[in-house]
Amino acid sequence: VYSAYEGTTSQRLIVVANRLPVSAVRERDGSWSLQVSAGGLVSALMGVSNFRTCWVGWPGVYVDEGPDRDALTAALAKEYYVPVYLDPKVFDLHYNGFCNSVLWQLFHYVPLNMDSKLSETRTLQFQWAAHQAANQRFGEVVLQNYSAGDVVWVQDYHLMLLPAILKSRAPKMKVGWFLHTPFPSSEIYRTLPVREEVLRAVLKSDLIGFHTYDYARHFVSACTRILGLEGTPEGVEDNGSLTRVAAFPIGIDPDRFARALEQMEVKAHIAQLLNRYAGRKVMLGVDRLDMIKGIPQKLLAFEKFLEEHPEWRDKVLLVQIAVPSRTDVPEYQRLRSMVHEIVGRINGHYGTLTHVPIHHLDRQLAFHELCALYAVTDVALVTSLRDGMNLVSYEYVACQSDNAGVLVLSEFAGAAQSLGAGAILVNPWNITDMAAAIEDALTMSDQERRERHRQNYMHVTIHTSQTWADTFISELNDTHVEAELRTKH
Ligand code: ADQ
Repeated sequence: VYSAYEGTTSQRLIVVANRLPVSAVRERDGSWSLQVSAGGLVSALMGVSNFRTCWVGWPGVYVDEGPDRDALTAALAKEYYVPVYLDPKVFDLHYNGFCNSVLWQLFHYVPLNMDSKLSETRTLQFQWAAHQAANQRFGEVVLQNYSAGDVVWVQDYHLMLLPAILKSRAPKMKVGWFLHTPFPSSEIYRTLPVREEVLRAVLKSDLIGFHTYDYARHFVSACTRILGLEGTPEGVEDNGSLTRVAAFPIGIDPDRFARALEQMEVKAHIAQLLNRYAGRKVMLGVDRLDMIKGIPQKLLAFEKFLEEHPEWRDKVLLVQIAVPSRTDVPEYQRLRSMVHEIVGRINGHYGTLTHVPIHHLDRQLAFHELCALYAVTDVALVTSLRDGMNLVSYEYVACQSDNAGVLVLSEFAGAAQSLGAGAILVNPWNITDMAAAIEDALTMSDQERRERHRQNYMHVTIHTSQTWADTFISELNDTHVEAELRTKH
């Protein structure tokens, strides 16, 4: 799978993520094609090019062993992707079950659902068993592909058990783990039935990274309170052995957006949109359709704004893009219906024959369409209830050099700690405040907009995904050297 990439460092980086950055799609003629999937983890890691990188992850489909599987594996190998084929039942219990209904919820401060968990104790047990089996399977694939000297970078909450599995078989392996979601307060985390097993497994990493200091602090205090270990400014200590814990705020590849804005296709799209939106202010929301993104709250705030400001009713438009996500899970299906209902109500009530206040799309956009929207809109509304970082806010800033559009940003997104100076910060649970923030954003003076944008733009162009990866990997290499020195003495 690995062959040298030109112009990169010689170190090989194995990125392990639950899903590969592409999904395998079967074509009519039976061959396989690969489709890039939307999501923050993929966007960030696609911007990393300094290493000879290979990805290990689930390819989006299950294929029985045989020539068909071999064909898919070969198609993936061309792009340096190594598939982990998981039995569909195991994958469902691991991914939809333990990862998304338990860990994702808890890490975003949604308490475990007592009623369903009590009656489904067996389900939780099965989910946990499948989660362990899935992590084992990932471990086997990584070990098959690993050679001494490689760096292994495990991504996200799906694979917290993996560092222990890898280290038990290859103690010298350099293993880093990075969490893309928030790590919640230990008061929330300690409700997890398997809280100790999960912490102990992830602590086998050499380096553990989070988006913000708060998340790192929460993690360290979970280890001290639950496991009785010692928290130090460096990380967590267990019997003299240190697991380094630190904050590595993620970023985007701003040049990718700058280049896109120069392309004819994007320019044509921008001209088309400007023509369509002429005479109106346009606000933008781009989110995966997920509870944590606060889409209903955003819509309710816009509704309140329209109710309180009749003079704006035919002069402002909200374009809300909500890319479907985890469509098999009933909560996500209910969220989709709820969003449709609120959009329908607002458009029905405040729309006219010539203007609808909300333009709502629930599909993934092509990159050139997304860039054009980022560039032409006057305000971005990022109102997550909780969000590890939120890259949409970064992407919006990167595309706003000409307009200096206003970013309205939830204080519960990790990005509030980096873009807080330039954004209007809001509490997404306070609909009245959010409606007021919409008014402030729409009426802000030119000078203030430009000053706020300047600060944010500086941050986005300095703290890129490349710096994020470089810093993490270089610290991981250092940690490893330190650990070897300690063992020798
Ligand atoms: P996500 O929850 O996926 O990421 P986010 O960081 O905003 O959230 O990234 C979303 C990505 O998907 C962006 O790059 C965006 O351009 C893309 N996207 C969204 N909607 C799209 C659409 N309709 N069409 C095309 N592309 C679309 C998780 C965490 C975040 C954290 C990231 C990275 O939840 O908090 O910032 O990982 O660590």
